[in-house]
Amino acid sequence: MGFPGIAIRLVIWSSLYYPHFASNVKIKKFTKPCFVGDEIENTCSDSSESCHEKIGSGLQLVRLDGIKTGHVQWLNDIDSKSVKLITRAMRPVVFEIPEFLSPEECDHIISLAKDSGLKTSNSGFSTYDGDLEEELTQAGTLTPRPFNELNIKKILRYMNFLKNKSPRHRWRFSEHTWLRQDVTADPVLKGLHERIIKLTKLPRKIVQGGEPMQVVRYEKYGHYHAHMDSTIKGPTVPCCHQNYLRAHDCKVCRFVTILYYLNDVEDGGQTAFLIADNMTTTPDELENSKADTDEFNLSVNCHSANLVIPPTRGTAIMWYNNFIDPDSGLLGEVDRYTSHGGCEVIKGEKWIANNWLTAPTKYSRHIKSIFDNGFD
Ligand SMILES: O=C(O)CCC(=O)C(=O)O
Repeated sequence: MGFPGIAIRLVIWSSLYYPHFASNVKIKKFTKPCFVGDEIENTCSDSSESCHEKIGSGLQLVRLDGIKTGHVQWLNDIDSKSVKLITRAMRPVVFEIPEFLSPEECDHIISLAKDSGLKTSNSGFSTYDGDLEEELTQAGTLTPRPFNELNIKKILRYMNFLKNKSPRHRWRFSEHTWLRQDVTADPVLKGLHERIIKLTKLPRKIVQGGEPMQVVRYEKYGHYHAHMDSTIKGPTVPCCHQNYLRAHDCKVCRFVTILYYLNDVEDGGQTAFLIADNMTTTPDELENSKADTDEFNLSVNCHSANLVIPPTRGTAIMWYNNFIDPDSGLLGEVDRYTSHGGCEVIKGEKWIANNWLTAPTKYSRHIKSIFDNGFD
């Protein structure tokens, strides 16, 4: 058996944070941050600079009440029409909103994404930075000698890397791109922002500071194994969307996810919430089952999830990844029942878009989102 003798250096985790144009944000000079009470103060050298603002005192998050699973409510005057919200789960609160986007809007977003160019979504697949192929082969032939000399851990790491290269074994198998929704954006996308303000009843500042829209294409075998959209980390770890200081460690603070299905999928491609409304399995039990039953693998275990939503063009699903902190009204703890992902596409292709509405914690209420360029 011959291996091509190449050294493989793979960089991971590039796609989750952040959209490439975020790096165009003008870097400002900073003083060392200091804490006043429990808030980070003085993140800019000059407090009049725009990364630091007095938004905290008035800013309050709000969550729509799902009432109970199966409940249907109508919201009036969302872009001069009424929209239907069906509560699909209460823990986490998940709403299904049929016909939130028109077929024309779906096609338009797909075409903007194609024009912008999609790139492979790399998030979460494992690394291998060695040159084992080279070590194992001499003149193109695999010989037993290097095996005897090699560290078993190194071989296992390499095997894992090979496994993760194959589409069905990757954590995420898709392509994606990012579309701006701020002042310079396409009118359809800008208009969608206005609708989101009315839908979520969140302050304009929150919607304005949300991430750009991520558009994703999955082809056959495409999937995204189960994960949470917000990360669980210490309370004072900075949110990545406010990370002007470019701290090495930051956490994803996505208060709300709004996911839009942009096409009908021939077979597969559902969105699965592993333990939504599950009164018998706790998030800890789910974590502990990882090694045995691999519930997180949505290429094979889609149907054992508690809530499975089929993709329908124009439908949006919306859920809350975090609770509201009762003291400050800002971002609270992550709801660990939000473990979800995209099931394997069996036939056809699947297009979705994500709007992530990020929010500050009480420790970072004065720090503006790096995405807040205004859109009024
Ligand atoms: O494709 C789906 O249905 C889920 C996508 C998802 O979980 C994500 O993009 O974070």
